[in-house]
Amino acid sequence: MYKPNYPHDFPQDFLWGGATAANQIEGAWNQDGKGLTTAEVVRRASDRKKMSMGDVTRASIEAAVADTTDTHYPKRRGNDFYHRYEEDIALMAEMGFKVFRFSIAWGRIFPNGDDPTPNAAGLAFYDRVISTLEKYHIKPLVTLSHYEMPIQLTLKQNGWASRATIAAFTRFTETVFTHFKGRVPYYLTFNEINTGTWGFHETGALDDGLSADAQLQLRYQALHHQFVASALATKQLHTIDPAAQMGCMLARMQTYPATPKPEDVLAAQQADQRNLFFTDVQARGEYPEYMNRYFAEHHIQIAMQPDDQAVLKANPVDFISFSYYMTTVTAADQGAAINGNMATGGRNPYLKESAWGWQIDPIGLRITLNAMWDRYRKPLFIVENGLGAEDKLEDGQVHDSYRIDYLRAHIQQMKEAISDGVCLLGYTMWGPIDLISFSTSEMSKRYGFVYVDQDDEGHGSLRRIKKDSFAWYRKVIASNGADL
Ligand code: BGP
Repeated sequence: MYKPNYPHDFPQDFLWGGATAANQIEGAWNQDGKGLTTAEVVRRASDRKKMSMGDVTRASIEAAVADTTDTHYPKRRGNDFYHRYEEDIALMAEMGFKVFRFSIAWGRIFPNGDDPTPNAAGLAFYDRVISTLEKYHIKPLVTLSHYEMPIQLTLKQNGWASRATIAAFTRFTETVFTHFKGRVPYYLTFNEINTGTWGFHETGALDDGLSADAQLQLRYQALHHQFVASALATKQLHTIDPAAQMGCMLARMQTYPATPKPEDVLAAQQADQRNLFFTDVQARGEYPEYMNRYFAEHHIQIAMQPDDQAVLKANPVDFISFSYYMTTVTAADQGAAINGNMATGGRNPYLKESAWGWQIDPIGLRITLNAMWDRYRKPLFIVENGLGAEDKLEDGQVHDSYRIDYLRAHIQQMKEAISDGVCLLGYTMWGPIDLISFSTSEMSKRYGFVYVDQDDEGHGSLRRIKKDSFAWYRKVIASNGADL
């Protein structure tokens, strides 16, 4: 007889923690042999409330490379994690973290991307970080590429637009897997791989001055090279360190139809397909049919080598990770404007939004988790979620009840999804210690449980100060999500 049985709680080994990226925390951009990366040549956005990575051209990159200050480039400063990792990891341990997501900057290990030998000082830094995590029994979750390709690969071969970048990347990943063998249980290849449809910051490929169709052609070709590199890295990991698992990483944004009109429902489905395309390739190991029409209509032809499809098919990822900040809305008369990226899109009258217009949708997380689990039947991992806000430090305290409300509502929906039967490995909220924002390159869009005394111009003591949310998250982890 069928006996209904469903879980009510987070699994005992649920991985609670936080997530960061090298270029948003480390600083020390030119120390110990590190080479400049793509993130560190991008200036602050001029309109700070807009999702904008700024214009990047070959001339702007050459000027940035020649500029040896950090004045205009906050991602060269980070929050000084490079020198404060022990204090920061101790704070994470105090909150009870089980896992810490960070990226290993390719440019610290191979300063030019394809140097003959790895930079020993770069490997030594991550040895120190991982040893500190081991001291507190915190598991590392390592992103191999989080918007930080060595900039010399852009200048030399236009980043991922070149097939030669696959070999450079897989030498980097082989070096990392061999060096850290047995110490890193979870890896991710490319952070928010779908944002490659936006261009430079993710693909490291310049395409200014091209027509819209030519840009799409170049970006999807660059992404094809990343898919192949990701599959080859997965194969390497399974050979070099068989106990470790590889995940893909998507900026997941569910698109709702503006009305029940079938045309709107179809438009929403198509927008969603262009978002899920990336995970479809990385988890199922093949290009989905629905993209053929899109490619044809946009005159896109993906150049593949004979083995590429077999390599993708043989090496799918072990688990699926994604960031979740918002959902969006579309209608047929908007076209499929969303184009699978994170543009904040159409407004939903039922949702509140953050000061940056990101529509806050905790129930959407339950919907997303169920849909992803149904589609792939592979374990899921939420590797980013959180509220960017302009916190105020008053009398040495930050009362961030709005952040607690945001996180609580999302964690409640995760619990519901687990009761729905979703297999969820863990949750790493974004930016546990305040860091530089990806889209604004500013310090003042903060996500953390710990306030960092630094302003947008880089002034401040860099002192770490616990916000109200710090004690709250410690309680959540200690009770394994029971006490929210
Ligand atoms: C994701 C990125 C992160 C990050 C986060 C918050 O897109 O993977 O790097 O910063 O979003 O975005 P922002 O910093 O722009 O608020």
